[in-house]
Amino acid sequence: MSERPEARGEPSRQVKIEPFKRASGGWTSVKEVAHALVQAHIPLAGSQVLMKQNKVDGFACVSCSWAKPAKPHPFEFCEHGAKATAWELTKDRAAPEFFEQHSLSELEQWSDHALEVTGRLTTPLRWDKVSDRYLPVSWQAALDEIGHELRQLDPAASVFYASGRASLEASYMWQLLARLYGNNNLPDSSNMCHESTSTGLPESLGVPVGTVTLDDFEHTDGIIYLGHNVGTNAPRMLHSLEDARRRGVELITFNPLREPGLLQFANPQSPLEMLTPKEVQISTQYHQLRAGGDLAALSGLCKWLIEADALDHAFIREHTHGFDTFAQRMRALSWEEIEAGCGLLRGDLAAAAQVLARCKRLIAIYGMGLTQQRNGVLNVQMVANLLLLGGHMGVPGTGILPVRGHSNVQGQRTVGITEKPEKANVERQAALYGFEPPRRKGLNVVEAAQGMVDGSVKAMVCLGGNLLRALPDTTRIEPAWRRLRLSVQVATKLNRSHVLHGEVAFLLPCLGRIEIDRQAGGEQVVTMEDSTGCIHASRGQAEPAGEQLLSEPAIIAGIAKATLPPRDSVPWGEWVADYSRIRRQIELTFPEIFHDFEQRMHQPGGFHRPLGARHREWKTATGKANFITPDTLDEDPDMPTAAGTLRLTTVRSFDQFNTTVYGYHDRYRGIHGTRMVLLMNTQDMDERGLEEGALVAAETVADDGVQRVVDGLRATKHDIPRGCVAGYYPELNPLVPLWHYAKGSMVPGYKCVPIRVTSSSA
Ligand SMILES: Nc1nc2c(c(=O)[nH]1)N[C@H]1C(S)=C(S)[C@@H](COP(=O)(O)OP(=O)(O)OC[C@H]3O[C@@H](n4cnc5c(=O)[nH]c(N)nc54)[C@H](O)[C@@H]3O)O[C@H]1N2
Ligand SMILES: Nc1nc2c(c(=O)[nH]1)N[C@H]1C(S)=C(S)[C@@H](COP(=O)(O)OP(=O)(O)OC[C@H]3O[C@@H](n4cnc5c(=O)[nH]c(N)nc54)[C@H](O)[C@@H]3O)O[C@H]1N2
Ligand SMILES: [Mo]
Repeated sequence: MSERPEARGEPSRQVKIEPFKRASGGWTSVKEVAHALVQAHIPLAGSQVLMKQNKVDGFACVSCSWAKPAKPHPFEFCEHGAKATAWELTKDRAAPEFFEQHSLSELEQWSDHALEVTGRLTTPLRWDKVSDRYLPVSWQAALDEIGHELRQLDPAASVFYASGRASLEASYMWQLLARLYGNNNLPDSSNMCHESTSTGLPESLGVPVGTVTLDDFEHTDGIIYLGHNVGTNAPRMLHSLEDARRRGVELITFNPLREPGLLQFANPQSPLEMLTPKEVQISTQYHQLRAGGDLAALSGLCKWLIEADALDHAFIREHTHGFDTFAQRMRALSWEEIEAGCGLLRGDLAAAAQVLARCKRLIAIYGMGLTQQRNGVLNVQMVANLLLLGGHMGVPGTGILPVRGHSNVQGQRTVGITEKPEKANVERQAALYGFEPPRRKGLNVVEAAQGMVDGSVKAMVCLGGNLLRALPDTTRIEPAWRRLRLSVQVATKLNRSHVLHGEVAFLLPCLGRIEIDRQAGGEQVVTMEDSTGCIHASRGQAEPAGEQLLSEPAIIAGIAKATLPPRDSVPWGEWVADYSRIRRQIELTFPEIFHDFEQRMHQPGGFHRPLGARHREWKTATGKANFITPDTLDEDPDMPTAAGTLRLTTVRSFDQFNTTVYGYHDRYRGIHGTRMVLLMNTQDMDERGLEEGALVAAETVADDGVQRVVDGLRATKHDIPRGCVAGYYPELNPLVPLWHYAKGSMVPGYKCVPIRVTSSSA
C-alpha cells in the first residue's frame, strides 16, 4: 500500500525547496510567534498567557521537556512553545456539528494537519455504526458503556496507553486504574523514544534518567552532542548552549544532517541581538557521520582516549567496573572497521577526541538519533562509557543528558506508568490499597501492536497521543486497529487514531494543561518532571475550550468507577476534588523522590529527584559504574547488504509536534509546501539518474514477505552522507517494520531503516 501525496481537506500548496542560509532563531522566530497566534485566532492582546509560560505560578509548556529555570527569562518560551500554546488555545472547535457533516470514512481521507486544525474537541462522542459518524453522548452513558466493555474482557486483552503529556497526578491514577483492573499493560510514548535510555543507564550508572541539571552548563568546559535537533525540538536549551559557548566551551556534534540550530544561533529574545544580530556559533566541530554510525564513532573516540592514556585513572579505579575488558576491546578494534562503521575518517575522530581529552568537565547530550536504533541501548551505554573514561560523572559540569520528548514523559515513568511492575513500587501500592497487584510484565508499545495484529489485544484505551501514526508499519497496524473490540481516546484534538476505530469507539474531550482546572475543592495545580529530573508545579491560565470538558484525572476516575468495584482505600471522587490528595498518595508510594511534595513543588524552579550518580553513588549490581563492552560496531545486525540499499532516517520538521502537523514549512531545512520528500546525497541521486524534485517511491528492503512502499516522494538534494536518506515522520512510518526495534528496549529503529528508491507510480 502507498501513502497519498496530498489529502482532502487541504488547500493545494506551493512547493519550494531552497537552502537555509541564516542563523536559526532571530527575527523570523518572532514573526512566527505572532503568525501562530493569528492563525489560531488568538488576539495578540490575549497572548499575555504566554507571559505565564514556564514561570513560577504559571504553566509548564506543553511542547518539549526542557528544564524550566528558577529565574526565568522575561519570555521563557520559544517559537515552538508559543505555537503549541496557540494550538491548544485555538478558538476553532471540532464540535458535534462538524461530526454531523463528516462521516468517518470521509475523514479517513484527510491529512493529519487537516484533522487537527479543525480545533478543540468539545463533547464526548460515540461512534454510530449506522451513520458512520461520531455522535454526542452523555459522560455517564459513555463511562458506563466503557466500564461494561472492559469488564467483559480478559484484563490481558486491554491496553492502557499514555502519551507523555498528562500530569503526574493523572499518570499516577492511570497506572493504578490498570493495576486494579488486573494488568501491567501500560505502554507509553517512552517505548518509542527514550526506553533505550531507561534500559541502558541503570546498568551503566544505576539511574534511569539523565544526571545533568541546568547548573551543570555553567561549570562545564565541553559538550558532545549526538543525534538531537535542538533548534527544532528543544529550542529553549539553546539559551544554555549559547551561554556555554560564550564562555568558550567546546561543542562537538555528531549528526548525519547539518542542523542549523546546531550551527549558528541568534537569540530572538535578546533585544540587543535583534538590533545587532550577533550570531553565536554553536558547534565547534560538526561530524556528519552516517545514520546508525554512532556505535562506531563512539568506539573510535574511546579507542583514541584509551590509547593516548587520556584517562582519569583514579576515578576508573575507585568508581568503575569492567574497564580492562572494555579497554582491551577498544584497543583491538581496527581504525578501518571504525571508519567503515561510521563513515568518518580517523583524523576527524582524533580531532574530536583531542578536544575531549582536554576537557576537565564534559557533558554528553543525545536524542532520538541514538535511541531509535536497533542497537539503541548499546549506543546509550557507549555514551556513558565515554564519560566514565574521563571521570565525567558526579561532579558539577559533567554528566549525561538524554533530552526527553514529551513534557512529562519522564515523570509518567517515575509515578508508575510502566509495563515493568518492578519499576512501580507495586509492593507499596499493594499495601496502600489492599489488593494483589498483577506481577506479570505487561505489554510495551511494540508488543501491544503485535497483540493487535495477532488479535490478542482487543481494547486500546489511550490517554492522549496518536498511536496509530506514531507506530511503525502503519499499513499493517491500521487494519488491526479496526478489528479492536473497544477503542477509547481521551484527547484534545482530532487525529487519525480517532478516525479509525474499534467496533465500540469513544472519543472523550479533556482539558489541556494551559486551561484552568476547576474542581469541587477549587482551582487545581498539577505537577510534572522535566529532562533534568526536576519536578515542578503548573497552573492552568486560560478558560476551558468548552463547558463539557473534563480534566484527565476526572475522566480516569470516571472510567475507574465504572469499571472497578468500589474500594474505600481508593476514593477516586475525593482525589479529583482536590489533587493534593493524589499527591499525598504519590508521596506515600514513592517517598524517596516525593517526600514533602506539597511544599517543595512550589519552590521556584521546582525540586530535583535524588539520583545517586549525581554524587558518585552507584546503584548498580556491582556497586560501581559499569563499562559495558560492545559486542559489535554494527548499528543493525540485520542490515541488508543488497546493492543500492540506503539507510533511511525519519525526523521531525520545524513545523510539527510529533504527529501534530502545524504546517508545511521546515524552515531550517528550506523545504516548504510539502512533507513528502526524500532528502538524498547528490551522488546517490546522480547514480540513479534522478533530477532534483523527481517523484520516487521508497521501498523497504526486508525479506519477511511484506511489501512496504511509500510513493509520491520528491527526491531532493541535501547535505547528507552517501548511502543515507532522510524523510519525515509520520509520513514514512509505513516503511518501518514492526520487528525493526532495539535489542533490550524494543524502541523502534526509526532512525535507520534499509530502503531502496524505485520509480514512482503516483
Ligand atoms: N517542536 C517540537 N519539539 C519536540 C517534538 C516535536 O515533534 N516538535 N517532539 C518531542 C519528542 S516526543 C521528542 S522524543 C524529541 C525529539 O527530538 P530529537 O531527538 O531531536 O528528534 P528527531 O527530530 O527525530 O531528530 C533526531 C536528530 O537525530 C539526527 N539523526 C538521525 N539519525 C541519526 C543517527 O544515526 N545518528 C546520529 N548521531 N544522529 C542521527 C537527525 O538528523 C536529527 O537531527 O523532541 C520533543 N520536542
Ligand atoms: N518514524 C518515526 N516515528 C516516531 C518517531 C520518530 O522519530 N520517527 N518518534 C516517536 C516518538 S519519540 C514519540 S514520543 C511518539 C509520539 O507519539 P504520541 O505521543 O502517541 O503522539 P503525539 O503526536 O504526541 O500525540 C498527539 C495527540 O495528542 C493529543 N493531545 C494533545 N494534548 C493533549 C492533552 O493534554 N491531553 C490528552 N489526553 N491528549 C492530548 C491530541 O489529540 C493530539 O492529536 O512517536 C514516535 N514515532
Ligand atoms: Mo518522544
